[in-house]
Amino acid sequence: MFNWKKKENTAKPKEKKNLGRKLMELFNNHKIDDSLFEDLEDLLIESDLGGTVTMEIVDELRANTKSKKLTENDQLIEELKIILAEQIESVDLTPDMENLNIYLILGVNGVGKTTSIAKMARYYGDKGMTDIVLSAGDTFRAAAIDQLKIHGERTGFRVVHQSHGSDPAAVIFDTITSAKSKGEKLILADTAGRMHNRINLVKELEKIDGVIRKKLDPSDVYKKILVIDATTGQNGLQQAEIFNEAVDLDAIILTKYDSTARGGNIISISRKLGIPFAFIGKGEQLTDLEKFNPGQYLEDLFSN
Ligand SMILES: Nc1nc2c(ncn2[C@@H]2O[C@H](COP(=O)(O)OP(=O)(O)OP(=O)(O)O)[C@@H](O)[C@H]2O)c(=O)[nH]1
Ligand SMILES: [Mg+2]
Repeated sequence: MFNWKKKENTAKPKEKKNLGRKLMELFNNHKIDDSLFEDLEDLLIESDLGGTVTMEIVDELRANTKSKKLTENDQLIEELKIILAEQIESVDLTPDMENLNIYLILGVNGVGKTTSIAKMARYYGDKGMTDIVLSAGDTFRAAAIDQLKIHGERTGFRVVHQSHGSDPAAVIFDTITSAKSKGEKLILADTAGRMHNRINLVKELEKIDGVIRKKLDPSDVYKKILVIDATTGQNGLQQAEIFNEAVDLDAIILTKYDSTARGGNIISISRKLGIPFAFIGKGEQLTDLEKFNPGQYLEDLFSN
């Protein structure tokens, strides 16, 4: 049988020291002076917040330290948490069970799209939703259809597919048609993460998006959801920019968060693009998906 687990996984064992511990070390070894803020900038950039966003955050912390007359390191850490919390956007992706919901799952190859579809099917299934259908829109990679079929068997949901190399927009079109006739309520549509080149990928997605839009009834709920691998750092921000330009994203799923102590790119993506985070993937099992919770995320980021 096709073994989808054999697929290469970019996720590596988690680094030991996370941002929280490094911050404690930094703040404990410094007086509150210019060099503290400079070292803080380096630390945030290392944690994938990106240069511009880091500068803005540190400038805000510097200004607040002055205006609020903060004199203790602990106060600065708390102030930093408050500033970071303001940057992070989240969204609740609960399907509207009165209508048809189409969730188009996008992302470059290997980020965890197909696995996230299976996890979402399981997540919604566990909440009692039964009318879910998976759509095998990745017709580019030979094994992709089998991978989704296995997930269909595991989660107990129907999979709509055609053959390898067929038109992905046609597969998704068929899925919508059959879901409407069967009264199914949620379509989780897979897409290819690799094409001959990136321009082809974007064109393909624009075509799929166009076909879905034409097929939508006014009551249908259509969401375009990008999957980003937390271990890819600032690259994730660039991916979000490209996909957002092509199809106007509604939400992001961050995967492989179990494999990195950084994941600060959530902050730069939220701040720069304003796209909210819906879920966070924390492992390879179907149950390793959690609703994104900004407070919890910050606690994780700052925990030792
Ligand atoms: N540790 C960890 N591994 C994950 C997570 N999500 C996905 N993976 C692994 O990442 C690898 C790629 O996952 P896929 O779901 O096949 O990725 P994809 O985006 O569909 O890849 P393509 O179809 O090639 O574009 C697999 O080995 C998954 O088990 C996660 O949250 N944590
Ligand atoms: Mg896939």
